[in-house]
Amino acid sequence: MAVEQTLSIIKPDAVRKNLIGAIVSRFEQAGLSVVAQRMLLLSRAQAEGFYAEHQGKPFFDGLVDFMTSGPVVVQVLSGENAIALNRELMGATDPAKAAPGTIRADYAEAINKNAVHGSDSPTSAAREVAYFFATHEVNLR
Ligand code: RTP
Ligand code: MG
Repeated sequence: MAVEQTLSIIKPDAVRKNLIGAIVSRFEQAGLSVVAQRMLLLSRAQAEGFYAEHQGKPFFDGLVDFMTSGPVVVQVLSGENAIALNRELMGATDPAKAAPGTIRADYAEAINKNAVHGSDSPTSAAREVAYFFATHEVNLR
């Protein structure tokens, strides 16, 4: 398997609940390394652009409201099979359906407040890493 980079976001609900460290620990214990990380308050335009694939869906405006409701932590995770591994650690979109022991099962309260984002494919990962980070920021090690 190849070493990959994936884009992770610790969403406003998890930041509000002081879960940044607990979530980063799960990534590190699973063998993923943080290679870039920043805390920021997303603008509506940034959130809309990031989730552009969902524009027009019934949950889109609520998703943008939520993602701009407080600071998030955006980070690039690196490791073997990082994209799929991160999605496994996150669990299903709806925490009620997420496997026991996953981040969303343990920390998310609802499908629209689900603690973390993770890139869902190599194409998404490349786009999403570049959305937040310059090339020189993701190649420090
Ligand atoms: P994410 O992009 O945030 O990692 O989540 P995901 O891949 O698991 O799910 P996705 O389909 O990309 O949806 C993005 C976010 O929109 C909200 N959502 N609500 N039926 C609904 O009410 C619904 N479907 C999606 C979720 O908060 C999801 O994380
Ligand atoms: Mg998604």
